[in-house]
Amino acid sequence: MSCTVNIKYQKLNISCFILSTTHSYWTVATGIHDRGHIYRSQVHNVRNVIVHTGYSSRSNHNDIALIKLDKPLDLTDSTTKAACLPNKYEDFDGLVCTVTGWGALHTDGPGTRLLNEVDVPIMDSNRCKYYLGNVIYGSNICAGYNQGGRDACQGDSGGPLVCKKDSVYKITGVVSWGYGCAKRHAPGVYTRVSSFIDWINTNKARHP
Ligand code: 4AZ
Repeated sequence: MSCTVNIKYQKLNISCFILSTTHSYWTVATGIHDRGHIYRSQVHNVRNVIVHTGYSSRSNHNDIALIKLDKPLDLTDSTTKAACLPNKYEDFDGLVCTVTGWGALHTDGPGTRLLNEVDVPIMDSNRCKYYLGNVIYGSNICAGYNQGGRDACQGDSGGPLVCKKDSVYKITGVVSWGYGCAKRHAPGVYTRVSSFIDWINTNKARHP
């Protein structure tokens, strides 16, 4: 997932966890809507950051990481709920799903204080490759409209694309990249979580 940081007045797009893979650098807050008011949320320390060893900042291949918290989240708290992992290679074709984030509302715009959400349809992989070319891997999933208009944008990366299936929300994608935002013939590109189920389980077991 790319992070936008300002270094010496230059905007730099880098992998979020290249900022630091040191666990003590990070905290995780849940249940937040307004970034200016985090007092209602749960705040957790991070015990481990596991970045996929196959991640490439050039191709955005394997754009996924796991964060191990110091203690389990309190899911009885009304502000904090979990989405389910998909099954291995589970298919989401034909569904309209939801992406959320505090990213920009248009290309090169500022991030937002309040959380936004938008519904986007899963795009057929062949159509996505037709639009975007060979930069799309089997482990990507694309979402958006042919004509554009609704999309994730800069600052949303790392965030969730959830699909409701059989009345449960599944974490279908992780916002990864795109050519601009909401443009025609340029769907948003996500990490396809169902391609990483073995990787997730193996790495969970490695860091109990
Ligand atoms: C980004 O830089 C980013 N239109 C995220 C999603 C998209 C583009 C850029 C998709 O975080």
